[in-house]
Amino acid sequence: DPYSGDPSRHPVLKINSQKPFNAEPPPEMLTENFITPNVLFFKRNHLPVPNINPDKYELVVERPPGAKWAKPLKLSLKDLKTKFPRHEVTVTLQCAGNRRSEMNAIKPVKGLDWGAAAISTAHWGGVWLRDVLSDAGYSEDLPNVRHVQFEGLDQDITGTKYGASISFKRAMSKDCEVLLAYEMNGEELPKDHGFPLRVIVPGVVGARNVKWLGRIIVSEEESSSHWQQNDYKGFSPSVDWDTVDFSTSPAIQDLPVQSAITEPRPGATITPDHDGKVTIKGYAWSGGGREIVRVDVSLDGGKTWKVADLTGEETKGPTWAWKLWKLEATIPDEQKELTIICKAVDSSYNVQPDTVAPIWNLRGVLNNAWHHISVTVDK
Ligand code: MTE
Ligand code: MO
Repeated sequence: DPYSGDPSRHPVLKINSQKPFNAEPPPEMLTENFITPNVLFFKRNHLPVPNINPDKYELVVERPPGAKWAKPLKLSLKDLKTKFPRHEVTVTLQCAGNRRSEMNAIKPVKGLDWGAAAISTAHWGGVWLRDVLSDAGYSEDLPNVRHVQFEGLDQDITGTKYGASISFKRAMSKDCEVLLAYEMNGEELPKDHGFPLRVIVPGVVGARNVKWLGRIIVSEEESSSHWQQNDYKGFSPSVDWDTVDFSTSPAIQDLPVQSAITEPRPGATITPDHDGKVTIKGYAWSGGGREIVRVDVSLDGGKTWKVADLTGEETKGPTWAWKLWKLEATIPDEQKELTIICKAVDSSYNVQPDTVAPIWNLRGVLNNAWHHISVTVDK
């Protein structure tokens, strides 16, 4: 069993697939803390977790095309920790398939049936990718290089490894803060999250945040991996599996504005307190460093709206982490059934689409429609 070396996991996680392991935390636990505890952080593996001896581990960085150095740069974990300054960045990771189950409910899609908790936030510690690339001889103005490919050490039975790429410009940009992380929330990176080293690409879809990083290649072309070329792309609702041509859509990088209700749960019975109030909670996040500036919540299916309270971290530059939001709402007397909706606005004034159907796509990615839940009020 190639999965026999997989680590043990917290029993509270909702498992969407055991082998490979894919699981999300209960939504209400997700918004108990701004930082998601490592054991609760959603886990998305395409392959068995590789067993890596940290003492023998080496990151391989291929040299610039035509460089005078013949051999690739090889860095041990100790080299990474001692030769480069350590940096920390707070980043929310979201899988492109987050909230796929709502898309699946409209018309079946191919993919794991994620609820609204394939998203989590951590403090990541490590070294800037740009520092490592500079050490390998790269500079921002190098011609003919456009992409940085990351190869994981996880592989299938044929030896095919997980891989993805981002633009060279993003990789070298000070503002983009792309990190090679060896720490997650002050602990060494857990096995499920890429031990001993992973890429953290702030503001970018989970799939490019390659875990168990083995090799970095700078190139003219994007990664040739299945996950860069033939997956993690968006399409029109009219495209089906007979007509889809993956070469016609760009690989997802920055993600769109997103929000969801985490408490109460859909279908729950809620009891207002003695003032007739209930607490509604959720998260909101946007890709590309855009900050969440507002979350609107409706208790009447979208007829009227209230502005939720936001909590988050102050940042000077771009914002890579989510905001948690909360609303103490008075339930009108007589009201027995409630439809609660949330929608967020980011710093570019991007808003979420109101329904799922117009953004439905065959792979069930990029669902960022208004999040609706229905609950019963017990008075
Ligand atoms: N990296 C490797 N090597 N193998 C993988 O299967 N999954 C990707 C990405 N990096 C993956 C990977 C996907 S699709 C997501 S959403 C994130 O890792 C999930 O990161 P997490 O498990 O730390 O939450
Ligand atoms: Mo993902």
